[in-house]
Amino acid sequence: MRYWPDFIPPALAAHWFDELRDTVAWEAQRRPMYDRIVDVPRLVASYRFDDDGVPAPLVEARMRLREHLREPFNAVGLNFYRDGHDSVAPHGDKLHMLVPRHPIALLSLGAARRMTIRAKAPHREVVHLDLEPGSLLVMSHASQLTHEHGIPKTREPVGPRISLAYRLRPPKAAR
Ligand SMILES: O=C(O)CCC(=O)C(=O)O
Repeated sequence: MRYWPDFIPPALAAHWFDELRDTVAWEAQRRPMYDRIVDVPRLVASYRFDDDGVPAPLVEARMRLREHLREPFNAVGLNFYRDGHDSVAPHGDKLHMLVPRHPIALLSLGAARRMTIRAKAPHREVVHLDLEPGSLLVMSHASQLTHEHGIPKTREPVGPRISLAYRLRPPKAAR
């Protein structure tokens, strides 16, 4: 995994945050967990770049990522953490939904949130990383097998955050 704290200049990151917050059709999802249906604790959205109507900030961010990483990302998943109650549980991305050997690029906008990255190997070493607005975290495909990542809830007062997760999906995979 590699981290660039100021990949997007602050004013542009703030502008993208406002535009995406106000224009994306955010979805509140529910999903089965054991014997219950629970709310997904954040809002989500997703786009394939062969769809029409992809918001301009997502297209521009993809151009910058392509220049920087030389990766042909074709999909982006968005997460909107409204406050410290919103979170994503520790997980690795589902490998059958990714083209092998291509990384995942996470761009952060809005308030900084802390990511926990934990090795799956026996000592389960942990790294905590504050994902600053405008930052880029690139996770290799292989790291999805060896590590889990998540954004825990926090009692600290935190503002809203949007993350953009760029991926190369196989042609028939969902977003
Ligand atoms: O919000 C983040 O930075 C993490 C998002 C994430 O783990 C995911 O979309 O799978």
